[in-house]
Order: sequence, then structure tokens, then C-alpha cells
Amino acid sequence: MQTIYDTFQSVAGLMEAKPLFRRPGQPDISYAETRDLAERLATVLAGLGVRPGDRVAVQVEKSPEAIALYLATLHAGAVFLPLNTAYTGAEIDYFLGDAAPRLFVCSPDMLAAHAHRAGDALAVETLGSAADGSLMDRAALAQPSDAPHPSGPQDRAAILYTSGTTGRSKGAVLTHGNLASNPDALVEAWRFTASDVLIHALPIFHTHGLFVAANMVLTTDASMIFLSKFDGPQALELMREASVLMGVPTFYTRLLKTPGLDRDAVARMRLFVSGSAPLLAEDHRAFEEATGHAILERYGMTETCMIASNPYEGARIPGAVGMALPGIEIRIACRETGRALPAGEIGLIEVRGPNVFEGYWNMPEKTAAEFRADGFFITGDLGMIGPDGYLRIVGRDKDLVISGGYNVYPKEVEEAIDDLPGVLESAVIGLPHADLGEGVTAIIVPRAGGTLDPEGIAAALSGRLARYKQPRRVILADELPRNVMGKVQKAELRRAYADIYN
Ligand code: MLC
Ligand code: AMP
Repeated sequence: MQTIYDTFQSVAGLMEAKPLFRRPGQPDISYAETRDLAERLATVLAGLGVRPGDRVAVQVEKSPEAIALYLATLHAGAVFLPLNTAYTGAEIDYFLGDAAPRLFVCSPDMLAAHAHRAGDALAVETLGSAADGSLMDRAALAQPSDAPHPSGPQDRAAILYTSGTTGRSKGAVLTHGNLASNPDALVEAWRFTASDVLIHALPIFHTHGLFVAANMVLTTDASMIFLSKFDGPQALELMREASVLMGVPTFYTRLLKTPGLDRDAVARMRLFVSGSAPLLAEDHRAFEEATGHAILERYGMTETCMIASNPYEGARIPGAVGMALPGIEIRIACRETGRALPAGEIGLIEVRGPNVFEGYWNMPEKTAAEFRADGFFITGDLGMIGPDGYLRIVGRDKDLVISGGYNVYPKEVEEAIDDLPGVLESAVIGLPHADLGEGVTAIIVPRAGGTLDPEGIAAALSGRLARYKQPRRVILADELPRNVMGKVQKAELRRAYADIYN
């Protein structure tokens, strides 16, 4: 197996001067420059005491240098742990406590908030989006590191935290084998080549932006137009010089509202990919009508990287996520028995293959609970495989809201709300939202005789939960609907408030 770093290194050696990063209004950055920075950062990591297997936690703005830091971590044989820039101090406390990294890298403007964390066991350094920060200062003085640490397929490469149904986030541990297996399958499946220019507008602290979009470019000698965030008109303009866009469904919802989206504007584009949340079939059709391009929808998960994809050649069916990628097995199983169900029946989507993660960091019981004895991972998504062989996701067995491609576990938000004075109990649900797909919504029951102010609740949550997890709307209620077992009936709440955003 070639690790992502090995492949990047050989690709960079072949095409040193080729631009890897293109940025509007800023100079290009080549493969050779990125490799050189990664090698110098690898020396810096070693100097800071980072050894193979150590975690490097990173909460920084998106930048080419942040990608170089990711590559440097792989070069050093350490474990890359990217964190959403939206996480609050309280959330960071948990991740650093749980993962016990050797190094925490934050933005220069956040150093004052995090400096107190530094000690014998943890170094704190900075990296800014203007190629600034203490890591860059150190890299400028460092020699490039020699050969990368020889990592095997079972060695750990990254930890990505995903929220948990119990309210505690779980660190999904991905190996070098996991990371390498995905671009291998996707490059072929999506006909990705060195001639491609990808519009990269996703965050780089998640599977989609880092392990799909960036890794595909890094391992094929392609280029990416690297944008700090998604902006519809800017993306449309850039399509005149790009060939591929990878996005969450909100990108497409917003593009459909962007004036000028027509066949001419996308004439140079060859592929539009959507994933991380369900793409509305009506958006799929409207996009094809406007541009002549059928969006290629695929399905994945932090724990499994990409699982299934609509075909490059052949029908890209609205509302379906296609077939298993090469080397990956998908089965639809009965939740209770784990037995495979016949085609056409709805059950749990289970996955096995080189893409499936090692397990949850320091959580052997949770890991065991989500794998079958024969090695299949239970995704928690409900699906069926039709007579056409295409997988369709029909719902979720897990209590999860996906807002603009970000996962929000209701339990975590409910616990934060229930801790507030004056709250008796709460239920958090996702409701249809035209822009974000689902809007996080809290239904809150005040304590007897008390009053609650929805704005006060929002303010109280802001220091505790990342903005995207905070309810877009708070609804006060006298009680929550329950079944005879006392379980809150979220389906009933979803029906009752279905139209509040649209
Ligand atoms: C930002 N905000 C969000 C939000 N993103 N709120 C809810 N859900 C989101 N997804 C907040 C902002 O902090 C801001 O707060 C307010 O909402 C308005 O922001 P905005 O300007 O509309 O948001 P924007 O910055 O344009 O971001 C929206 C977005 C972005 C959809 C472009 O969230 C995004 O890039 N999402 C992609 C997520 C992703 O990569 N997921 C992949 C996971 S991997 P305020 O306070 O100003 O109101 C995975 C596996 C797989 O799932 O299969 O791929
Ligand atoms: P995450 O844990 O952030 O990686 O999110 C993974 C979840 O996103 C999956 O379990 C699915 O519920 C959802 N998901 C990803 N891609 C799709 C898709 N194309 N359609 C529907 N849901 C998707």
C-alpha cells in the first residue's frame, strides 16, 4: 500500500512546478513548495516532541499551510486531529482531554484563549490563514525532514470527532489504509485526472473536504482553487476555469438561486458531486435543467469515508446514492438479527471494506456495539437496494440532524438546554429548511410557574455549543408528546412543526 503521503510525494516529485493551490487574487502554490513546507513542518513537529502515533490537534482557518501541516503530520507518522473552527472553548476542553494530543495548533488570534493549556505534556503553537503564526516562524528556520516515517496500512493516520448519540463526541480513528483506499476508488470512479481543476470550497476539518476533495487532488497531480468558504456567485464565476465541484447539498440549493447559472456558465465543467446529506430530488432535476449536468450524488460517513456513488457513465438517479465503490461491500440488514434482507426491503445499511475505520478512540464498548461479528459496520442509516441495484437512503435509525452538511446530535443540544435554569426538559429535532436541508429546532418545556425567553436561551447556549449546533428556532411548549413507554415522540413533533422554516 502507498500511503497518501507516499503518493503525494511521488506525484510532487514528477510535477514540481505545477500549481497545487490556486487562489483568486493570490499567487499560486506549487506541489514542490507544498512538499517543501510539509517537510520543514515535519522537522518542526519532531522538535516539538511529536513522535509517531502522537496526536496533533489542529483548530485553524482553512489555508494551504494547514494542508501542509496535515501532510507534515502524516510524514511524521503522527495522527492528524482536525477540529471545526466553530467549536467553543468548552468543546475544545473535551477533545483535548479525550485525545491527549502532544501538540495543539490554533489560530494566532486564539492564542490568548488557549495559551493556558500549554505544559509538559502539550505544546501549543499557532498557524494563521496569512501563512503566519509560530509554526511558520519555526518552519522558516527548519531543515526539510528526510524520508517520511514508514507507516503501514494498519497505522493510525487521523482522528475525526463525530458527535455521539449519548451526547459525548466519539473520535473515529482512521488508518493510513483507510485514507489511501478512498482516493484509489474515487479517482477511477469519477475519472479524476491531473488535468482536473477542483473548486475546493468545503471546510478541511471533515472527511468531505479533506479525505475526499483534498486527498484526491494531492494524489493525482490535479489543481484546486482553494476558497476559504462557499459563495454561490464566486463559485459560479470560477467555473469558467475549473472542471469539478464537490459540495454539500446546500451548495447546490444556493447555486440554483444564483443568477447566471446556465449551460454557458458551466461549459468548462465536467462534474458536479454532492454528498454529506440528502440532495433533494427536485434540486437534482432543476440543476440538470439549468446546466445540462446531472449531479453525481455519493454517500459516505466519517467512520467509513466514501461508501457508494452514482456512476460516472450511466444513470445518476435523483434520490439514489448509487452502488458500492470497488472493494466495498454493502448489505441491508435487519436491526435485531443482523441478517441480510432481500432486495427491496428497508433495513440498516451496513458496510465492510478497507475504507472502514479502526474504531472509536478509547471507546471499546461503543466500537463493539457498532460492528457485527463478521466485520460489517452498522452505519445507523436506513436504506434499501432497488431492483436497479441502486442504494437509496430512506431515513436514519440514529437520532441525528444534518444541517448544511454538519452533523448535530440532538442529545448533546438537549443536555446543554436542560442544564439551563428554568428548563424542565427539551427535545431537539431537525425540520425541513430550504437552505440548510434541516434546521436544528428545540422544543422546550419550562419548569412549573417559570417563564423562559427564547432569546435568553440562545445567548446562554452560545458559549457552550458551536454556532451550527445552536437551535435556529426555540419553541416553548407545555409538555412533550410521549408514548406509553414514556419515550418522547419526535416524529410527532416533526409533523407538528414541519413548516416553520419554509
Ligand atoms: C454556518 N452556520 C451554520 C452552518 N454553517 N449553521 C447551521 N448549519 C451550518 N451548516 C452558521 C454560521 O456560523 C452563521 O452564524 C450562520 O449559520 C449563517 O451562516 P452562513 O453564512 O449562511 O453559512 P456559511 O458560512 O455560508 O456556511 C454554510 C455552508 C457551510 C453550508 C456553506 O456550513 C459548509 O460549508 N458546510 C459543509 C459542511 C461539510 O463539509 N460537511 C461534510 C461532513 S463529512 P451567525 O451567528 O452569523 O448566524 C461527511 C461525510 C460525507 O458528512 O459523506 O461527506
Ligand atoms: P458524518 O458523520 O458527518 O460523516 O455524516 C455521515 C452521515 O451523513 C451519514 O451517516 C448519512 O446519514 C449522511 N449522508 C452522507 N451522504 C449522504 C447522502 N448522499 N444522502 C443522504 N445522507 C447522506
